[in-house]
Amino acid sequence: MKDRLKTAIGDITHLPVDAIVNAANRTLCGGGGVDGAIHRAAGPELLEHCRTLGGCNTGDAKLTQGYNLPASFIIHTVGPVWDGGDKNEQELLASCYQRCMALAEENDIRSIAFPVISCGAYRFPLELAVSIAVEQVAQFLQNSPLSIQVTFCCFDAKTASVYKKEIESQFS
Ligand code: AR6
Repeated sequence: MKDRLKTAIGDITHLPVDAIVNAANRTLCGGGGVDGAIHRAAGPELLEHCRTLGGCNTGDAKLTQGYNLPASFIIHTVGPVWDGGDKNEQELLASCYQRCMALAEENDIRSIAFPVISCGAYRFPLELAVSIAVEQVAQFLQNSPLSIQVTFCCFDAKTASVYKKEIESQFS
């Protein structure tokens, strides 16, 4: 399992993978953080297409083309806003990872990169989010007939070390 889970440090829009995941909001019409970076890098056709999708519920995901990105596809998911921890936040975040992986499988995507969904503007506690991310993705991979390579893309080395520690502790 460990060889199918990687970490990367840097801008997710530069990664040459089949699909990158966007930490979007329910409008799917762009925003700040990684969402803003993805819309800027993909170009205006992405927003044009996103406007036709009717938004996305928290915990769900929708697929688009990657337009000007090196990635062929973008999977837009909407993480929960952290609000104390008793508003179903953990289940909703787990659902984001499940839905993204299911869309990847349905579309024959062999490599996918995730940002740290909900851990910026949406204030989800990092270590808890990372443990949910690793657990959900690994569970999916164990039950999938496809061999999908997953990259957890972090903006900084400190966040990447949290993923590395979590992967070690779940799979050593
Ligand atoms: N590449 C990789 N990671 C990035 C990049 C990048 N280019 N830019 C930011 N990050 P956030 P959220 C990291 O706030 O918490 C938007 O306005 C960042 O350091 O982007 O799910 C949407 O429209 C952090 O670790 O997403 C929503 O309204 C992580 O990405 C809202 O923010 C996620 O931070 C979603 O908030």
